[in-house]
Amino acid sequence: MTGLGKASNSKIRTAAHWGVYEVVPQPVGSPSIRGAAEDSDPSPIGLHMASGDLKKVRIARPSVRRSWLENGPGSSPHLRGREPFVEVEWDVALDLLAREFERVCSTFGNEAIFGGSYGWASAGRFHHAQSQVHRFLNLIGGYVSHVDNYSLAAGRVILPHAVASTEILLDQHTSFDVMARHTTLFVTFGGVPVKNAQMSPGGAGRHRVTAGMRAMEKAGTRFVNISPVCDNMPVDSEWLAVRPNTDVALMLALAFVLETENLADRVFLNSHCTGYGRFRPYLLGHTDGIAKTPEWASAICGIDADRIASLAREMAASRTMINVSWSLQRAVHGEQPFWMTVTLAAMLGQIGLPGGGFGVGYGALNSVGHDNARFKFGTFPQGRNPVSTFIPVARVADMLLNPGASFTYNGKNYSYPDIRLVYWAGGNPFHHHQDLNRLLKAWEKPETIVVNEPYWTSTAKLADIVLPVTTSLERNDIAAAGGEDLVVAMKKVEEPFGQSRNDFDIFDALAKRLEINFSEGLDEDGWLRRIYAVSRDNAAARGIAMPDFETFWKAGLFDLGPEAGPVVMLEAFRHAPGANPVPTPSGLIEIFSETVDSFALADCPGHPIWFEPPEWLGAASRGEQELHLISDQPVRRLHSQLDASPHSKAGKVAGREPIHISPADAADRGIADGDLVEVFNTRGRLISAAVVSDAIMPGVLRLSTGAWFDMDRDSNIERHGNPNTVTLDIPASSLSQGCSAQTCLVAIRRLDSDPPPPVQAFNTPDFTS
Ligand SMILES: Nc1nc2c(c(=O)[nH]1)N[C@H]1C(S)=C(S)[C@@H](COP(=O)(O)OP(=O)(O)OC[C@H]3O[C@@H](n4cnc5c(=O)[nH]c(N)nc54)[C@H](O)[C@@H]3O)O[C@H]1N2
Ligand SMILES: Nc1nc2c(c(=O)[nH]1)N[C@H]1C(S)=C(S)[C@@H](COP(=O)(O)OP(=O)(O)OC[C@H]3O[C@@H](n4cnc5c(=O)[nH]c(N)nc54)[C@H](O)[C@@H]3O)O[C@H]1N2
Ligand SMILES: [Mo]
Repeated sequence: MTGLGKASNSKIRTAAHWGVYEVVPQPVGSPSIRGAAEDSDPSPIGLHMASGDLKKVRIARPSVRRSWLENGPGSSPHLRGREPFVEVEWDVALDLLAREFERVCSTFGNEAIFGGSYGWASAGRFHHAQSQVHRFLNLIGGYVSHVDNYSLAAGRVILPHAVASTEILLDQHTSFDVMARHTTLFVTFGGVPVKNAQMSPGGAGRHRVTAGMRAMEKAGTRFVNISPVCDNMPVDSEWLAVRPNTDVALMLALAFVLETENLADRVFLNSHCTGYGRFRPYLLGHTDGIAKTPEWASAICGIDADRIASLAREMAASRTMINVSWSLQRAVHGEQPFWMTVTLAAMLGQIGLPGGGFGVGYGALNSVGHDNARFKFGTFPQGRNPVSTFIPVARVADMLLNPGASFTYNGKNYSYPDIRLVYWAGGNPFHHHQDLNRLLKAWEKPETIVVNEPYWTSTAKLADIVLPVTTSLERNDIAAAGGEDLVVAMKKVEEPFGQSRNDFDIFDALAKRLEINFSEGLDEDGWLRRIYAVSRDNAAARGIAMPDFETFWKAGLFDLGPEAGPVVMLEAFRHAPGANPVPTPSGLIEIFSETVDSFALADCPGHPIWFEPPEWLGAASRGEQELHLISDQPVRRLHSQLDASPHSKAGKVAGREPIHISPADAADRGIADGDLVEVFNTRGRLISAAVVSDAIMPGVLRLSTGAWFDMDRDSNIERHGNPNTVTLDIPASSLSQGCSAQTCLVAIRRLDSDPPPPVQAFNTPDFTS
């Protein structure tokens, strides 16, 4: 590969989940970065990828926790994160780790290795950390894996029962051009947060969601945003402030009006759906004595009953698209808002018509609503996992704390394995998991924790063996994401920091010590060519002609073109449901699911239903001062990535991740804009800084995710503003076992300690020799 990039006169590009960039290497210092010319709306996040501030938090050398190095696996696990590391040579670290794999596999078997290793890592099909670690662990006999993701677990499990998998649906969301022509009313639960549409996993191409929404606005679409916050829309819209976690009650009341005012499309419900007859008695209150009237819903969700009734009528009278954001299902009973969205859209009878029906996540990613011609891009092959034991991804703390305990998932029973070794590459559980004080306890259980990371994240600091990894600027790769328009040659523009290595080279070196063939004799160049060749064949099969590898690499880009669509979701099903059934047991949209019903789960019965979450503004147990905490995705970074960059830091207030609070709640508590505050509940306490904002409804707080977790282990206070210090680590339900981060009550008050504890999130750990 070396030389190919240099020999070309064309632009040098790189790609990240947040988009495509042009890179100009500098004779001295970091390369300069600008948005790719093709992208008229590049994300500012990428402009700071090579910043010097990020180098200050890089891991330079393989590092081993002192007690682990001196006394072996399992030594003083409570000292993780509290004692110094010893920097060692690569050969020392790799020899130790190879021996540890031999010990764990021969003593406990491969079921004692947790390699789920959830996380977004970086764009690039070859240096994809998950594929790298999973391939390695498969070759040594397998590992305990995970299913689903933090993003969409409840949705991913329920939607196939109701209509089709999220993969199928996300591949065919009605395109923005179709909505501009046909949609007269766009009703969204959770906005269309274009901050989130900066991303697509694998690399966003041209950023198009803002333009797509504005084109709809220009064409006359009216927007209603049902959300606890109002700054999540790129167009003018009516804001209906909804209490968090209560959307299902509101949706039921909309359905009640459709049913009782004879506005429901009975023809469509008969021809394309099954089970409405089982749902209707619940809706009308025949089964539980509670009619789901607008007045009933208003008392729960906080929206005026008359407006609920009139909105239902407007929805029936318009070509209406209903959108639901993924955040709604990252909550206890998160299955229900997704199932109820499908039910409501089915009652309107516009599914499969241009501009009508439903969307699950317009705004969640750049690709949603922009379906470029799809073909399967090549990947780094992971091989087969001989171990079948798995966990639903967000049950990691449960697994570590309760080996042998049983759990249910999608109607079946399983039990948790007894984990001795945890390997994480490409994720940051001490950002992404809920109730991090609980995870800290669970983290003391394994005997060995290994982390591959470019940066000294909280997770790296809490490991036993830390192996320094390159960033995508320090290696060659190819970016390609489903539904996106640009395939990018990601060219190496910097030398690896310190002694960092590619994940690939780390696993290859480990594999050699264990006498297995990880690389198949190919290096980076060889693998990129192989992955590209597979992609090119797959593209050809779909009638897309990709150039040969040399031509592609020299050009630096393969452009599928900015035009996408027109796409109408479930159009074929609408025209002929018999010939084009949806992949449910009945081939129809299931408003009542015999399958889900047969699981006999108290927390997820056979049709959509309103459940009170354990923590919400209407909870009887709610403390008078408690508010509902929303922990949404951050504007200035992807999760915890690049939190040390100038762009992310510019969003902090007094060095802390800010918490947004309504003027009324702030005044009640004597909190002024910019004040340091303490946010707490029985699970934990954190320090943040208040931003007093009209964009937040009273009763609600917003603290975005991703501030590097900075727990003071002596006083048990998190100093940087990481919301997972206080979130709830219980499953969405016994159906999906999904993450329920958005179900969370907290109290907030001005911080009284003076001086405030300084932020240490970006300090590197202590080292000893
Ligand atoms: N409270 C709350 N919590 C949440 C959410 C929420 O809404 N609220 N959202 C959840 C969701 S949807 C998600 S998807 C998760 C995201 O959680 P994660 O995906 O774990 O978060 P990232 O910060 O993207 O972590 C990726 C890590 O990989 C590292 N990395 C990057 N490139 C490489 C590489 O090439 N090799 C290796 N070895 N490492 C690399 C990065 O430095 C970073 O530390 O968070 C979840 N957590
Ligand atoms: N910039 C940036 N973009 C990202 C990410 C990132 O970290 N940074 N992460 C990516 C990932 S992994 C994912 S999964 C997607 C997630 O995409 P989403 O899940 O859609 O993202 P959120 O920002 O958590 O929430 C979207 C909106 O829902 C609102 N909301 C929260 N709770 C409720 C509720 O109970 N009812 C209603 N009606 N609204 C509610 C929030 O206030 C917010 O405005 O985003 C992706 N995009
Ligand atoms: Mo996610």
